Amino acid sequence: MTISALDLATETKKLLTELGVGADRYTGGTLRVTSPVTGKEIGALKEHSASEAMDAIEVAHKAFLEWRAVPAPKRGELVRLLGEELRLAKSALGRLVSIEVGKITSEGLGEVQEMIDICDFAVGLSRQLYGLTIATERSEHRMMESWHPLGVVGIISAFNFPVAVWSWNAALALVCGNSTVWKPSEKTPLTALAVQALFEKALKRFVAEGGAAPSNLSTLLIGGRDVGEVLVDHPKVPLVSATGSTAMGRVVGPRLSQRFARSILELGGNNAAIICPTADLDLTLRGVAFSAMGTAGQRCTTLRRLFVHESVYDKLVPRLQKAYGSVSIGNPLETGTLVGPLIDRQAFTNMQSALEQAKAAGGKVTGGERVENGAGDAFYVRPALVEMPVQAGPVEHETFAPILYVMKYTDFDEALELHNAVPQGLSSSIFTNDMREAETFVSARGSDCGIANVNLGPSGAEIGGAFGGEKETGGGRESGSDAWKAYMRRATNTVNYGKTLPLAQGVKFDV
Ligand code: UN1
Repeated sequence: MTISALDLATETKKLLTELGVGADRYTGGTLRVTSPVTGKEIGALKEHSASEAMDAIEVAHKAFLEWRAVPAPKRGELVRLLGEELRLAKSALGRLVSIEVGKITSEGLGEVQEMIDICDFAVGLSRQLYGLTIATERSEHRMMESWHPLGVVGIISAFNFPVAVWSWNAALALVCGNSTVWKPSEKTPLTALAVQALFEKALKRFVAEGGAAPSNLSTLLIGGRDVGEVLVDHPKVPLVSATGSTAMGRVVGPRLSQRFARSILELGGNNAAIICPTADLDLTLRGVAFSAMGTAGQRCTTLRRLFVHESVYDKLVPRLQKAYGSVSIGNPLETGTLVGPLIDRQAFTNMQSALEQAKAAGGKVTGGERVENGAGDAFYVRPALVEMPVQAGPVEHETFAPILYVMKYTDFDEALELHNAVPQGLSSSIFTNDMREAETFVSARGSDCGIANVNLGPSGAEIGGAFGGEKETGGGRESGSDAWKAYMRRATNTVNYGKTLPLAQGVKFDV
């Protein structure tokens, strides 16, 4: 079937019904949603006003006051039930992600799997919110640290991972004893409606099975910038986790710090890979292809810069060009497609403008053109491979599209220097079988990114590690490892169980 003949509005309705969302939630409103697969409308949602958002935060704060008193492992039980709902809904929700974002089927499903995984992780964590016991210098004293719930956690998510990013934050926030208020991207509110419905189902089951939970533990706000601003400025939101562009982070970060609120910022990436003389080129080809072309270049971890050693350049680059020329582009819902559409016209315009700039800077472009597929308002492009003489111009910026800039290098240290010479610092990789190069890359003088990989591409991280990056990427960490600590407040407690009052540092104060 041609893309223009697809009736995704009907399928969206069917999926949303199956996922428990009533039609009144996504019809007759002002926020129009189009599927990038066809470029046609699939929903029109009612939007919250700024004052409704204020009220929602007050209510969420009350929910927090109740929820923080529930023992953490019991809070984990709610997240376990959420994980169960997600397992049952995996195929419908994955399909809806594919329709709303244009991800290929396995990536739509993979996104839901990422949600299930973080729920599992958070359930385990709910019994491991450990603090330290610390040696004290005073006799008959004990010093320890306690981790306490923080408050309402604001979540601002981007279109490209419309539901997984919510879950990284919400699953942790909930087991940590917080309530959450979520503002999804205006481009992808339908999957958010579905996730909210699944959460409410889990909450209902939790309560039916005897659990104590307030009803407004997780709130969804549909709207634009004004609603996001309420989350950023509200004094009862002590933490906002925001994913999006560096431009957005520049506005959100200072506003949060102005009121001494915490932020977890996941902003732009400009991820690179260094391909060394000993690299396994078959493996490299696959790693580069997935990281650079997958998700149509619309991951914050997408591979955007490639430094190839001169000794393997002429072996690898023609093979890459061939892969770029033959990769299957088109309807992401069809089996066999590897590259779906860009999110919208703006993304296409941005891509074309970056390619023009690259040409002006001496770049040799392969691909990048629009692939019509008979879909007028949908934007399918052939991923672009751009051989650049130097790292300059658009190479230093993140363009959210499938453009891979390729540069030749001679000296490893020089490549490393160029690798780190961009303002962003999210993810990175090296392909080598030389132990010294690999270890140097992951060492203190190696990659300056939050994620540094050896013999795999920079994208597609598992949830078990802390996810985030340095420099203009914003410095936040979400997901695994000890990222949970950002969602709690730490108290240092000293207890005197003796009958005297020795003062620290030997101070004498006898009244
Ligand atoms: C993003 O693009 O915003 O590591 C997140 C990855 C995914 C998450 C990407 N697990 O590519």
